[in-house]
Amino acid sequence: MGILDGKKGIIFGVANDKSIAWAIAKALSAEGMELAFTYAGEAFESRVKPLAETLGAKMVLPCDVTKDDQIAAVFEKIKNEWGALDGLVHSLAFAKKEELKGEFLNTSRDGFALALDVSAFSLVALAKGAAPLMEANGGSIITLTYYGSEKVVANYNVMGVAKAALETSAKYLAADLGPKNIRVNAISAGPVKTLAAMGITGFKAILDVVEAKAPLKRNVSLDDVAKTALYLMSGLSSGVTGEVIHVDAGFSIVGI
Ligand code: NAD
Ligand code: IMJ
Repeated sequence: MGILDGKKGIIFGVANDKSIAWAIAKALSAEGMELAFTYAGEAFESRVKPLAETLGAKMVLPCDVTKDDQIAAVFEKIKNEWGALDGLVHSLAFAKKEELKGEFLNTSRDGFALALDVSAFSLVALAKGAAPLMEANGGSIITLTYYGSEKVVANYNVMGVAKAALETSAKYLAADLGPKNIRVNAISAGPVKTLAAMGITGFKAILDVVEAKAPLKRNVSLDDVAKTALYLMSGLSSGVTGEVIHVDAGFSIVGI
């Protein structure tokens, strides 16, 4: 018996077995949720399919979130196969590499638009696709954000602006979808070593600062993040929407 028995969910953002989305998928599956997965571009298909199969997933669909036709095809397929949807996990972000170093002042118009499109507008587009399938029974939509939306973090640059837009988008979506009992929440995760954190200048130093300064005196694990996602997906969080929950060992509460 799992707390998500009989529920159906779709996971956006698995790149490999280190992805936050994958940790969340394992936690949801362990509590009985049936899952579908999407991947961004053919390069990831061969990585995501074998992982998805280990959880018994039957649907593994392409979805580059900058493409309206691919988003539409995903929800058409879900509608035909399942008829309804209980959960959606949005765990994706992208900015051009050159935007994630040096000064934010140098952000290009193109780079700004792309980062905001992939990392923030995509939540709006996916919520719009999912909502009609969640209307009958309610649902839970979860996104992943980072502290760089609240405070200046070196090199995070346009991603910080995109995450601020993402968090506020989650709140406006929560207001629109609340009357249908569709909840929308964000998890603000502390730094974890995933593909999206690879090659980030000073990443190790950031992990060390968190360990020294955070109340829990440690960094967070993928499992810490996944357990909060499980709570947000389940009825345990039935009264929670429009919230940004920090899973950061307490780092963000500390001033001096
Ligand atoms: P990851 O690299 O495993 O996941 C990022 C995902 O984004 C990948 O699966 C990638 O395919 C997907 N993606 C990029 N462009 C896309 C597009 N156009 N269409 C569809 N998908 C696209 O890294 P992760 O750390 O698991 O990142 C997941 C989420 O967690 C991101 O939103 C990230 O900002 C957030 N986050 C990460 C950290 C961290 O330290 N790793 C901390 C807080 C929040
Ligand atoms: C990313 C850049 C700069 C500083 C950073 C990060 N810190 C952390 C991250 C301190 C924790 C990871 N993070 C929270 C992200 O949201 C990463 C997003 C990201 C990463 C890349 C790397 C490869 C690439 N584009 C990217 N776009 C978004 O080409």
